[in-house]
Amino acid sequence: MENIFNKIEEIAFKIDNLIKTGESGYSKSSNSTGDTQLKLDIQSDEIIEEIFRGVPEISAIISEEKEDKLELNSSGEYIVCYDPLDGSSIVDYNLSVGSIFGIYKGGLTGNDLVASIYIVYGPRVEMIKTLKGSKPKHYRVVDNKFQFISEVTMEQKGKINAPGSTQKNWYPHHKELIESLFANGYRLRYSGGMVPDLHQILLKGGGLFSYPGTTDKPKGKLRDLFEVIPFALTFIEAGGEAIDDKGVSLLELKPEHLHDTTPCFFGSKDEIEKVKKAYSV
Ligand code: AHM
Ligand code: MG
Repeated sequence: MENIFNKIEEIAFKIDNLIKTGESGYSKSSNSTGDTQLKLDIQSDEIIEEIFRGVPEISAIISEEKEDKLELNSSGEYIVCYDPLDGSSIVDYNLSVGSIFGIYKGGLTGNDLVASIYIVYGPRVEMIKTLKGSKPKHYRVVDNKFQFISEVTMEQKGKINAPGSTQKNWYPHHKELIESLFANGYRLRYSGGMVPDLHQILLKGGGLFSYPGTTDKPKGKLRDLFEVIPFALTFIEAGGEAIDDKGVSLLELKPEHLHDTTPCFFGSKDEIEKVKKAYSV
């Protein structure tokens, strides 16, 4: 997998440069979830495809921006699922965004995920790399190279509440959960980008990020293969938890379709316990 990790670093530098110098605004096309694609979404996807084509270990790629799986190298043993540029609704307003990669072996369920990496493009470029069975590792770009900073461990409890989705469509029990966190001193930290929002919770040691099912979108918005499962591995290996609205670990997900979504909750143990109580699971 080392070769794949090196290529992801190369991709990160290219996408960072693209964000800083590329054209803003929408393209004329939309992806399979129906979102109109930004020019940056499409170009980031092209950068990744081109680089991954040259990696013999990768058998296929599945991108948030492509309808179907793309077969690459028949000798490869890994499938890489990725969201090339997460944060389409905020990148043109100069907020932090990210790229998310899940590396799967032998199948496309949460249990088949062997490693996940995400990159944050913010005031600094940072990376969290998580291999199944070990603590996530935090890197930062210094002198044009990713430099290892530390391993990441979450606390039992945090202070941040990052509640996603449209509030007017929340179910009453979800509304109660979010309000009770605020009533207990939690602070709102929500940028609209899951990468920086989850990154902050992870590095500050705890809190809750939620993207629930709502009356208009009962299965939530965030996608299993590219967003939810990769972040679940990171949070769980850091000592936190990641569950769906039934209380099931997000690493147990078995998506039926490539672009399936699920309600999701990522956090430290105390906050996830509160989610379970609120959802009676
Ligand atoms: P995207 O992949 O089209 O950028 O959508 C995913 C993003 C996440 O980063 C973020 O958590 C969520 O959408 C925000 O959605 P909302 O604006 O509905 O809260
Ligand atoms: Mg996304």
